[in-house]
Amino acid sequence: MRTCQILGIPTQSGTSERGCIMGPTAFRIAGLPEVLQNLGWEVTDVGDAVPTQPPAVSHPNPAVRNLDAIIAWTESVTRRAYEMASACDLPIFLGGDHSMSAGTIPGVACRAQELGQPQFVLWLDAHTDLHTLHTTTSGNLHGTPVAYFTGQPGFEGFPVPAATVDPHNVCMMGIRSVDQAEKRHVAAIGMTVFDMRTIDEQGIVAPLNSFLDRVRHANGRLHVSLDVDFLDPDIAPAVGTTVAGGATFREAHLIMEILHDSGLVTSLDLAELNPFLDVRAKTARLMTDLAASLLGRRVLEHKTRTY
Ligand code: 4U7
Ligand code: MN
Ligand code: MN
Ligand code: MN
Repeated sequence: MRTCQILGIPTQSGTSERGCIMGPTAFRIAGLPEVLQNLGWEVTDVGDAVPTQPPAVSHPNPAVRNLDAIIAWTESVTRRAYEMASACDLPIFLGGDHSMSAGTIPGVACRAQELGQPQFVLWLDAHTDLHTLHTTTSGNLHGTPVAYFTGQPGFEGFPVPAATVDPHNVCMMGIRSVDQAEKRHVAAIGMTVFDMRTIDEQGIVAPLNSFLDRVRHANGRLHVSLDVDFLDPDIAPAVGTTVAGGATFREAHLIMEILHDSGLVTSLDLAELNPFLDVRAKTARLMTDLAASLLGRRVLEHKTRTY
């Protein structure tokens, strides 16, 4: 049986909107572990991560918020993610704001390095999250994990990432809100970005398959990071950073179904769920259903499908 471990990362220090701390609880109440068990996975809920002792730090950019707490979460989550990637087929990380990925991705990338395989990342988000401590103007560090895990400078006080991801191995989809400093950065480091306009024009299938072909040919490991705000706010209101014009219900499920069929996914973040902002739990349920599509739930078996 394929094995999956689930870790809660109840952090909201990366955002100024309170509520993400309840994210892991909402996923558990929505029944995520049971749903995956019913799909035939051996699921272990390993509980919640606990941050290390926050260091005494300050930063010249006065906007930066909760730097000490974010460093403490990054240290502890990196270790937990590495252990999980070593112990099971598919670690799933329940956020928590997106600063969690400053820990999850270096942790799983460290395991990939040990296995001698390149690490790839599929980043599903309205935002590129490419700020550094120097460029952020909101000071909300959930806007910075991509710069950190791709090894960009500008993270004084943070641990050196356990392993970094080559920016050429990062693919973003759903992007529709990019700050000026991030725009310069995107162009400079060479990530693949399929923004919402590209998805409007080409759909998700061809862009996604072109990336998955690269992962397959490189014999890579693939981490998927799903920010709630990738989805359109009409179907997924439970997030502090809504941006109109996001992915539809079917676009999101289709991505998960194609990812499942690819067999390439080796770890998953479910990030930014803020249950305080939800409407009758619909976002928690949708995110849980998307995870189920990724882990193998299908409407019909292949042999009964008509084309
Ligand atoms: B999320 C933002 F200014 N770029 O830096 C910022 F638009 O994890 C948003 O993707 C960051 O939700 C959003 O605060 C971070 C803003
Ligand atoms: Mn994000
Ligand atoms: Mn976002
Ligand atoms: Mn967000």
